[in-house]
Amino acid sequence: MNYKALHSWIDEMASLCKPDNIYFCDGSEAEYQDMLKKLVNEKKAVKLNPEKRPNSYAFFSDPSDVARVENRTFIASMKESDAGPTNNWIDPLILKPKMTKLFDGSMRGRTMYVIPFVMGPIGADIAQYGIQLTDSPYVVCNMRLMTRMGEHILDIIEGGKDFIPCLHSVGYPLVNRPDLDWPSAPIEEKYIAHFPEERLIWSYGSGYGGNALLGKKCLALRIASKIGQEEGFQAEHMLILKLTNPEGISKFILGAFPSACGKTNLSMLIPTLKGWTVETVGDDIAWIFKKKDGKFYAINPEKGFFGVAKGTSYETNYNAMKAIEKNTIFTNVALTEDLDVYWEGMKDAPDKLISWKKDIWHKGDKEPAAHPNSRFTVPIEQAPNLAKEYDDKDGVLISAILVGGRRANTIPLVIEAFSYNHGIFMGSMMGSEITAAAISDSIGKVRRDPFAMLPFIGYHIKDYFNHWFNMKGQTSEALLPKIYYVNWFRKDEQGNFIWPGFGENSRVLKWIFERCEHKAKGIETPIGIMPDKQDLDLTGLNITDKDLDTLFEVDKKAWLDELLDLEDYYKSLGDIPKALYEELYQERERLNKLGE
Ligand code: OXD
Ligand code: MN
Repeated sequence: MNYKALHSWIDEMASLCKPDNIYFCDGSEAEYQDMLKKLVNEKKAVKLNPEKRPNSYAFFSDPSDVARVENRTFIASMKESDAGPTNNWIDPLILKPKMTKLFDGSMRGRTMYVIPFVMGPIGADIAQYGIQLTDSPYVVCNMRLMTRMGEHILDIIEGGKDFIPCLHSVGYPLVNRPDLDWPSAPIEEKYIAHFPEERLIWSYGSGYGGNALLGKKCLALRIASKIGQEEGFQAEHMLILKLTNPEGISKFILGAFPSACGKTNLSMLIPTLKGWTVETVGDDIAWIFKKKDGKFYAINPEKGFFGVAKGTSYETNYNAMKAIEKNTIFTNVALTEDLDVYWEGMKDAPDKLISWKKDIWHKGDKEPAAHPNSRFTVPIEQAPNLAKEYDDKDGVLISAILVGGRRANTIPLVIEAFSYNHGIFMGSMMGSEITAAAISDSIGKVRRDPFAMLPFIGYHIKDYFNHWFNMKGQTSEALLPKIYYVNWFRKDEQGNFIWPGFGENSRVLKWIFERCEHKAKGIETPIGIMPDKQDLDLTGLNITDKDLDTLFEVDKKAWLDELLDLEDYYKSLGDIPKALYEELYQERERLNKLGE
């Protein structure tokens, strides 16, 4: 939206939603503290024990509002064919009036907060400015931790920057009824709507995470992916890490992994290999762009972590645990009797807790004390391993891109793509096995999630694939990042993970780093280039030869089946780029020759 329309848009939305007050957020610490104090007084938040967790708060959502709601997330492009087969499409001419009715009076009895924010470092060419209107003070506090927000951003917009309008209401007007601790609307009234032609976001009925913090998935992925397609950058669901070798040389590596596959852990990893370090630039989203030198660079549009708490411990992610020792908002975790936080996987459970449902919980109870999607929100500056480049408007040069999902079989520990096109093919085939499904016969089947972007591509998936090839253009391979398919989740016949993961993943990162420097050897297989056993630094690691063989096995039959399944998937997507079929056919041909 043109910056000149800013105030008339705010007025128009206010006359639709009818809040009691309008409040322009300045983004200050004092404002943040006031809002949290008020939320505690209203019993909507719990202030944690300042001796254990200074300046930190816990929120508990309604049990019906605990996650992103993909089936209530819509791409309302003018034409259905522009949303493609992987999105929920609704005609905007139907959705707009429907949602207008819902928004009408939806903020009665509440304050409408105006949040000016920017995704990306200020001054970055591709930074995207936004204004979120919301009736949720919880959202304001989280947006302050997750984005660059406040009156300095309003000044920039008013000074002539176009912005993306984002309207959000929890959908619980206070008309002749008291407020709830976590107001929200019933599932059938929830709409997380994107209007790509207008670059507009409307979200109604949920106060949780990606449904409500509109800078994150809605703007920085769905709308930005469409803007990027039009304007020549890529918005991707990727972490960004800085890897430094013992000689002090650094490289930046991106990683696309689906939600809950360890992006935050990888971006904060502490290498077990001596002399190596990993620093974090981002844990969830990367915007990729090309500079005049023909190389690809990335920025992290966010400025905080909205990480999954469950499973996070000083053993699995020391840096995250350090980051959340203070100044953190927790959502749907359990509380200890002395008002600290607890979740499954953090440490041994105490005998008694207050569960995320605010019930008394006893050790041994069947239900988990914290919700599996419990979260922490924390400013990125609190990561002890923060890379100094995190706020660099010029971005970081990308040396390698990792792609991967959770696969118990078939996919080796690491495979290097033969070429960038082959790497795009690897990204297109990403997926994870379905582990719990309503339809039991789909358990074990692979749910494809190309580049971990399935829920986040704001347009037709075929055009998304085309965009990968278009961005590459005529660039020579030497300038392009190398692409790697990694799989930390391979299991043995007994169902145990073979690879220890976490800090030990640095062994794989080292090989990748040294491949980028043309130093490490690799062996060609039909599916890509893999380290020979002696090429991977395994010093001090206790792993049997048999397990190593499994980690690097190329099972011809399993791969041919994989490609058959992938071909079916491609066909279900419509007219995807021919280059992807070419890669698939070439891979099949190479496999067919194996063992001949
Ligand atoms: C996700 C997230 O769901 O990052 O992917 O929260
Ligand atoms: Mn994510």
